[in-house]
Amino acid sequence: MNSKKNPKDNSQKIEDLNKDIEVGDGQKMTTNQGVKVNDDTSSLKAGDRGATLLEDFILREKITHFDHERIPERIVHARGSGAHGVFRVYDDSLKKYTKAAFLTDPSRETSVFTRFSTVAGFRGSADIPRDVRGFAVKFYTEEGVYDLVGNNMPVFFIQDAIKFPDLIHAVKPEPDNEIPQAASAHNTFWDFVSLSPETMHNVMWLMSDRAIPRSFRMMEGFGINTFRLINEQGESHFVKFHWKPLLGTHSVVWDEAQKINGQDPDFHRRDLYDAIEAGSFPEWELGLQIIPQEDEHKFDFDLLDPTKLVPEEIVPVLRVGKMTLNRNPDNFFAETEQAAFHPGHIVPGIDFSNDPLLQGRLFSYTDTQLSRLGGPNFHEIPINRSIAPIHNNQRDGISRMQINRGKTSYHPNSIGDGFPEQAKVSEGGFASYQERVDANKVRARSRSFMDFFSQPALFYNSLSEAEQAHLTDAFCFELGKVDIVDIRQRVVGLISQVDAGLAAKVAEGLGLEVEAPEQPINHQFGADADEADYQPVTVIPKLKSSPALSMANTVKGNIKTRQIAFLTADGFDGDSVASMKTALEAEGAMVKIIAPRSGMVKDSAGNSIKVDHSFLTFSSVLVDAIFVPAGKASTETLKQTPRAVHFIDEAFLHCKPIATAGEGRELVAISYVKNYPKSNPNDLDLENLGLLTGNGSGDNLAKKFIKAIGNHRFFEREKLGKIPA
Ligand code: HDD
Repeated sequence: MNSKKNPKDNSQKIEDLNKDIEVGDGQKMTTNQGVKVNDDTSSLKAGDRGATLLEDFILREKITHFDHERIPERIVHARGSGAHGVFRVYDDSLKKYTKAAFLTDPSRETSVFTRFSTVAGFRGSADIPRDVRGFAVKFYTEEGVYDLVGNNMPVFFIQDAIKFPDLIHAVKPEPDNEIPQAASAHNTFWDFVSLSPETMHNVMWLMSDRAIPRSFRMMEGFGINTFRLINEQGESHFVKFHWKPLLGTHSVVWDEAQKINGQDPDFHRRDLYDAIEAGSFPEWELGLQIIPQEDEHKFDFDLLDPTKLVPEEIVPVLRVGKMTLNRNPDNFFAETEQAAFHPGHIVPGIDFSNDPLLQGRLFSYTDTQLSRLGGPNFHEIPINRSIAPIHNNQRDGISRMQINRGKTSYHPNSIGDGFPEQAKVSEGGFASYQERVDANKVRARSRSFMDFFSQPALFYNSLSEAEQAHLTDAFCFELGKVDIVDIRQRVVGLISQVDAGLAAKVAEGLGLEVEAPEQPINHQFGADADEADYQPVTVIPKLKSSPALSMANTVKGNIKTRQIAFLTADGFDGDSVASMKTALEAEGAMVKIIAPRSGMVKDSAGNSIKVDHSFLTFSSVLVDAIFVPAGKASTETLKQTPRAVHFIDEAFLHCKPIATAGEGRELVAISYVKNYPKSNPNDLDLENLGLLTGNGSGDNLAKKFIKAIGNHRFFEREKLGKIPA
């Protein structure tokens, strides 16, 4: 389906700005000056075997343009994928909090462009390293561009923007040899962590399964920093922004992530693109946690501290509207690469808090575009253009597109009749929230930021047993790649402040003893800092656990766009495949026919169906569940196909649902799964663990399989033991 023709697509205004240059339609090739090109295959030479002539303006223009095709990649979040869409608020109930029309007028549909990204890897790196994901949304509102530039984790590593270059230098490839690519598992990152206890909360999230999402479409988003909502009366409420995916929040497992990075480094990018092309538009609800101004100090953490979250059980998330991504970009470079997001792009009705990380961000994002997008006119690039008209006295600069007419480019003026004139607040003019400030100018961090461990503990306590086990393994893996023992030791010391049991397990995995970190931890403060001032603060949090933080409690049951591999070979049972395929597709799942070779595969009656992938080009890590249909001859062939057997073992190891019909179960019976605790070759029906057998007709196999896929994974398998794969 061509997503450009999607009837739901209302982003006409953006389209108009982008004025497509379509290839096709009989155009003739031209130079950039519009001269028609007669021969694009040979350069101009002094004789057909002679030297190329400098005079060849066609060659020179083409090569010069090519030489400059690349722009600097983003210093962070270099690898990303974007999509267009729309946002609509559900009702006008937010009017008491904000005057931002896109948040209060349900008749408005606001166009958006959303870019998801990894943080550490270069632009050409793979999609599933263990990393934070960026989740940046540009709203093209009628009052100007509003950007919500968030991540898929609700907290950040550092409390003050001045530490950002250090954090990023530490996590990026090491400067002497540029190793490793897109990985935090190396000395410099963990050295920084070990000396910066404030990082522990985000580090816990980074070690959790949140850092290896199943899909961009199955990630939560968080604005992280506290912002303000401002209403017509100029009153302020603090606000935390959330995105809640309607498909639920799901992850892959670490062994799988590492394999996906090799099998399909574009896994997330492809997943987003394919879903939108197929018309399965990803959706998120916008959630707000609204906190009255007078409640600023009522929490056991500081609202301005970006390493803290506001538990949803304390301040509920109001779901106020929905974002639907319904159109893929036409051109990756022009749109996704050139998109310039900025937390400082706000509209009337939204304002900043004094969060010191946010305050520093407000400088950084414009500054970076100056070198990345080549100057101060990046707002004129189509993807960045406001749909609200722009009138001001800013002029000229590299790559200026707008042709300003008239004699005046200053304010006040009389020659231009005083235009453009300032807008009153009643006319939509932006006026900053008038916060009272009475303080000494200091280079310091507030003592209210000094509790580093209670929220990491809250997060850990909120995870399911499987999530905790994965997090423990992640620490062991990452620190196992650190070859400076002192660094490992210091990190284990920090973990011991979060949870003694976790620290003991990680220490065990690394062959270390737990040692409490040296006190006070003041590596991160100024040289003359008074140690007494920087003693960590210990807070006994009001909550022991927050169910909202565990993915085990996410929305389940929806199998829309889930990928299901059917393992086939010549001689499969046609009814078995057809009935399962029909049942799964009716629920919105996507079936992939896998066979020993590409081309066509025949059922037992001699009918052919198209093979989507051969075992050579595909692997179990690229799908959510496996089905082995009935068929005597096909099963015999599959049993002789090592990669088919490996499919079963690997999918079982990764806790994915596996269903077999009729003879198909024999493939499972020769795999390692037969040795799995509590199963035996004659009893492979482990329904509670997502391993289903049936004859495929009249025994509800499809129904049970759909339910199992809706459960996402069966992590209970890991408790009983794992199998090799
Ligand atoms: Fe940032 C890009 C999210 C702190 C400086 N950031 C960037 C992107 C996202 C975030 C999603 C990619 C946008 C896109 O798709 O183009 N950043 C965050 C969040 C933060 C955060 C959620 C903490 C709450 N960032 C942060 C700090 C600084 C920066 C403290 C600097 C002081 N971020 C940048 C940047 C980037 C950027 C260097 C790189 C490319 C760009 O801006 O356009 O300016």
